Amino acid sequence: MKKTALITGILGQDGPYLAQFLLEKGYKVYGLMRRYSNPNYGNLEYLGITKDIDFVEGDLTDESSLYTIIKNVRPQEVYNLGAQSFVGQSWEISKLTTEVNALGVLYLLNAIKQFSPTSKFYQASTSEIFGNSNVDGFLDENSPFKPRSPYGIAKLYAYWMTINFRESYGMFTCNGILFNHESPLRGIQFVTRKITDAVARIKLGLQDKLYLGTLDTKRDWGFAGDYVEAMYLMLQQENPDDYVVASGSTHSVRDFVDAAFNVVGISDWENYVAIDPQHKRPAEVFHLQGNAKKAEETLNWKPRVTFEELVTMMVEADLKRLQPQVK
Ligand code: NAP
Ligand code: G4F
Repeated sequence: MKKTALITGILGQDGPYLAQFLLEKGYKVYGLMRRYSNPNYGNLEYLGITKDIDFVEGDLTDESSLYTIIKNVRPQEVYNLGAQSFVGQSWEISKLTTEVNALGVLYLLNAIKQFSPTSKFYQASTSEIFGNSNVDGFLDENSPFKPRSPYGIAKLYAYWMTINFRESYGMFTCNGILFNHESPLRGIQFVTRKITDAVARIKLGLQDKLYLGTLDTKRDWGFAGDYVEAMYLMLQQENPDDYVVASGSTHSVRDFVDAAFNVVGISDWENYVAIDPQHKRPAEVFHLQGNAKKAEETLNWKPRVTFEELVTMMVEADLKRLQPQVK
């Protein structure tokens, strides 16, 4: 019998990488997607796995759809990756962000408790819950939580609710506190992909300038393809627990810009980059750097792709994608 997994957020960045990973392990993969007249399967297509997914339609804000799906599918593993995941916009759409990222998790946990209580549950938690709690040092599972955005606050509710179902009902629920992870499948709004897309366009003569909110903030950037393996490993342990997943190195947005322009041989990149206050946030997280020792020791997980390899991979993918537009 094939193992079964349900992934919410199947059309996003992590959903397709996780689906590919589980399919290679022989899983039957169900993907929860919202109803669209014209769904965008682009990221699944990129990995060539669209036809291998069993799609189910639902929405994290619609409790009844989750009840029906869990009742019908009864997956052995549920990976909750669906979210309003863009921190920058979470101030403008704070109610929606809360409904999806906080209440959606409660609805899903309730559905599992009622119809499939032995399903193992993975919650996509985030380094955003730490905020600026440790400005210059490493963050681990014991660092204080001080979220700085409606996104982070909603994710912190989900973090505690995931633990509460474990403690109250003995369910197998885990939080993966993942630091930033990127790839050629990253949404274009996020700073890394915005940069690599712009660098490729500038190199190909399709764009003149790149406008950013700041060059100074620092993130612990890893490769999404590496991080989905940690999600899977959490659900294979004997006992449920929460884990930080991070590369351990941190770089500024400036470092990322510099590395990306370097890939295309442009050294005077200051001439192509400008600050636009429109992209500044009402409250910023300045420095993220994770300590994934627990994941390394317990899950035997380690990231493989380095910062430089990640930047190169993303710039090269954007150059390839944009090449047909060059006349
Ligand atoms: P992503 O590319 O933005 O994908 C999120 C997915 O969630 C999208 O496919 C979206 O569906 C879906 N979604 C949004 N609202 C929904 C709703 N109401 N019901 C059902 N699905 C909904 O995000 P990602 O980078 O893959 O991240 C995956 C998860 O990890 C997210 O929960 C994110 O918050 C969390 N996380 C990400 C990172 C990171 O660095 N990438 C780090 C820590 C935690 P549509 O395609 O229909 O829009
Ligand atoms: O790429 P970002 O939008 O990612 P952010 O805010 O760190 O959030 C991502 O990682 C979290 C984990 O820590 C996830 F939970 C979350 O779902 C998401 O995947 O911004 C990174 C940094 C920020 O400091 C931002 O202010 O880049 C800075 N930045 C500077 N200029 C910009 C821009 N960010 C964006 N998106 N666009 C800019 O023009």
